[in-house]
Amino acid sequence: MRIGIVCYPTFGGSGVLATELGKALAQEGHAVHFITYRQPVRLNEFNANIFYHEVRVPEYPLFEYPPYELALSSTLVDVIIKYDLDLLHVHYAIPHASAAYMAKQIVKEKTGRDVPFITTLHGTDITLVGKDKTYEPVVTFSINESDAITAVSNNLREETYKYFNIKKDIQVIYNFVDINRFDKKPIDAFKKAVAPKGEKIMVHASNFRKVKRVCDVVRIFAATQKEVPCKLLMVGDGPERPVCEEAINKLGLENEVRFMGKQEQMEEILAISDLFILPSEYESFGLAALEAMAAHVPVLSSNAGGLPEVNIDAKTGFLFNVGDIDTAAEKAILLFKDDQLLEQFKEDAYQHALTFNINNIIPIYEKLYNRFCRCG
Ligand code: GMT
Repeated sequence: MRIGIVCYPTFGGSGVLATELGKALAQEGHAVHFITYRQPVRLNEFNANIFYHEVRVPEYPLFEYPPYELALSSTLVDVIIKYDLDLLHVHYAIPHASAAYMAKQIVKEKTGRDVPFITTLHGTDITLVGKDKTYEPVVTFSINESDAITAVSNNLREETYKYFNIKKDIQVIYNFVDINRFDKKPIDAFKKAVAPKGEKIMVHASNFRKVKRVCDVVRIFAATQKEVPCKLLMVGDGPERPVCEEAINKLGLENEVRFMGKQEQMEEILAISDLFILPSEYESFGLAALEAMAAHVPVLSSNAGGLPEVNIDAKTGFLFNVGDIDTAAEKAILLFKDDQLLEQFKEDAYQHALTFNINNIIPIYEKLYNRFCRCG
C-alpha cells in the first residue's frame, strides 16, 4: 500500500512511534510517505520505500501565528494526489486529524476519490490539550470524522470516551518496541565514567514537561542514595529542567546526577542502567518505560493512566501513587540492596517487553489498513 504518515518529528513518544511504524511498514514493502515540518528524529536510515515531504509554512508579517495546519492540509493534498496514496495515518489528533479531514475533502472535490484517514490518539492530545475548551469542538469533530480511530492503551480509550462525545469505536493498539534495537551490551568505559565505584544507575528520560514530575525523580533519587550508593542519569530536555537543576543543587547532589540532554542513542544509556524512573502525573502508555524494559531495565513508575498496562507491579518494576516519593524510594532501595532480586526484575521486565515486540503489533496495523485497501 501507499501510506502517508503525519506526526510530530520530535523526540516525543508519538513521533518516535509513528516513525518506527513507518520504517517497519517500509521494510514490509509498503511505500511510506512522511509528511511533517522536519525530518523525524528516528528517520535516520535509507530505505527505498521511504519518502519524506516537508511542510513549509511561509513567513508573512501579518501572521502572528503562522497557519501550520493549512500548510499541512495543502501539502497532504499534493502528496495524496501526486503519489496516489491509499490512506493517511495521522498520529496525535491536534492538529493532524483536522488537517487530514480538510485534505480528504479537497481531494474528494478535485479527484472524486475518498481517501481514508486513521487517527491514532497518543495521550496529551486528549488528556491535556484536547479537552481544553479551546480545541474540544474541533478535536471531537475530526476524531468522529476519522475512518478509523486507535488509542495506545485501554486507559486512553476510556479517557477519550469520558471527555469527548465520540460515536465511533476506538481500537486499542498498544505501542511497540523493536527488541533487537535495545539488545545492547553495556559499554564498560561509559559505565565506569558514570559509576566509577560500581554504583547502581537510575535513569529518567522525558521532555521535562510538568506532567513528567521530574522533581519527583530527584527526590526519589535523593532518598535512595542515602541508603545505597547510586547515580542518576537525566536524559532529555524541557521546561522543568531549571527547577530540577535547582533542586539538585539545593540537595548538594551535583556530582551524583548527570544531565545527558536529548539523546538518539537511548539504547546505549539503558544498557548501563539498573532502574528507570517515571513518576508522571499521567502517561497514556509510557513508551520510554517500555523501551527501558526491552533493554532489561525494570521500571519504577507512578500508577497513572496506562502505566499499569505496561509496568506490572512487583514483577517488571513497581508502581506507586503519583507523588508518593517515600514508597518509590523504598522500592528502589529494596531492588538496589538485593542483586538477585534486581536480576529477576530485569529478566521479567525484558520478558514482558517481548509481548510488545514490533513483530506482534505491525500486523495489527496492517490488518486495519487492509480494511481500506483498494486492491481488494
Ligand atoms: O509524553 C509526552 O509528553 C509526549 C507524548 C507525545 O505525544 O509524543 O507522549 C504520549 O504518547 C506516547 C506514545 O504513544 C506515550 O507513550 C506517552 O505516554 C504519551 N504521553 C502522555 O500521555 C503524557
